[in-house]
Amino acid sequence: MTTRFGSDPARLGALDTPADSVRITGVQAIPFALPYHRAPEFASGRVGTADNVLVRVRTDAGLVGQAEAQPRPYTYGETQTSIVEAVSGPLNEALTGVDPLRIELVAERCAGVAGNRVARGAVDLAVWDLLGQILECPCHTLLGGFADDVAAAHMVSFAEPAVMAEDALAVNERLGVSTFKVKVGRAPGLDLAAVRAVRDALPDADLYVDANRGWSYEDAVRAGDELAELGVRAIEEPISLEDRVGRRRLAERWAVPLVGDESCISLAHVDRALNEHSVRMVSVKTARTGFTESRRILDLCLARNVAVVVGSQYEGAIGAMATIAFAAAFAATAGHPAEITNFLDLADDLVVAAPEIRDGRARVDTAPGLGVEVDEDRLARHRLDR
Ligand code: MUC
Ligand code: MG
Repeated sequence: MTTRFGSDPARLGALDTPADSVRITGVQAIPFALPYHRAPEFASGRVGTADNVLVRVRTDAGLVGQAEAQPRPYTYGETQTSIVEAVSGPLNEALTGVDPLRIELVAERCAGVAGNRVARGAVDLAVWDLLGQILECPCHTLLGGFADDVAAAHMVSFAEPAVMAEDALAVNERLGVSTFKVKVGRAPGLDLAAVRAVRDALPDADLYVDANRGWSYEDAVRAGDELAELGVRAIEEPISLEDRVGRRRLAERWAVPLVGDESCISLAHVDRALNEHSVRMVSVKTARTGFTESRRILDLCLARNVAVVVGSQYEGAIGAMATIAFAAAFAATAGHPAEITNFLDLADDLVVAAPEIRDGRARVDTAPGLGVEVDEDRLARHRLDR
């Protein structure tokens, strides 16, 4: 007599015959809105409310994989509505009937839906959550399980310089975080004042900056040169992606690496950015490339000896759990602070238990899959489709 996965531990690892494998019965997209107490603001946009999407991959075994998508129209062109439509439409059709263990088949089916980066990233993460549940193994372990924890970096969103310094100091005092990505990309004088204020508040902190393409080339030269002098470790996306000559000149000008983020939204984009010599460090974000394509990007960067930072899309707790699992899973990422704390900018969240940041670090979740447990009452309160 054969049993479904997950009901008989003795069967762990003994894959049932295909006829008995789990099948995806549908992919659901639930739009929800969460309030912020510290709204993310940066040169390319402002997130007043977290208008995100909960993705649920359902199966005939009763198991459900979950992940979170965060629309960023100014980065990927997706909106909450387009993510709901892509997930519940073409991506749902692409995956219905598929065995979630066949992760490469899942990836190829989803790749058949062009664009829709964040929708596809969330579906990939939700399928991996399912994979871990079926195999009764944490995603972190399935990915490689290199380390049990990872250091945290916190993104300091736009405000007056003094307020940004207070924000960083509070996160340092409360969570022990000592690495900060300071948002810049405004007038160079204001950017320099903000970084100086954070530096004065936390003389021993590691700082890097992210201009979200907000500077002109001239501003980037002026601000970037002074910021590098201030000891900033890296400068992310200084100017327009279209200014390929300018980006290359800046990457060659600065002793600190120019980090690719918006220019590195897929494996092919990373390859192009590296071939243009316009980035010398790559931000990998599970929110857009899931686990499957994120580890391909990681392998490409390893092959080319390019450093990686595991970045953030200002995810909520669900997204942070995926980021922590990925960052701790590989030797190439576990030793570098990952951007995992900004879910704390939210005034509420969907999960029963959010990741804990202590002494500046986050431990991986040891539950099968991603370890996501959604509080259904909170979901009912924040979902927008009912
Ligand atoms: C970043 O690194 O750019 C900006 C928009 C978003 O979704 O993430 C932020 C952080
Ligand atoms: Mg960035």
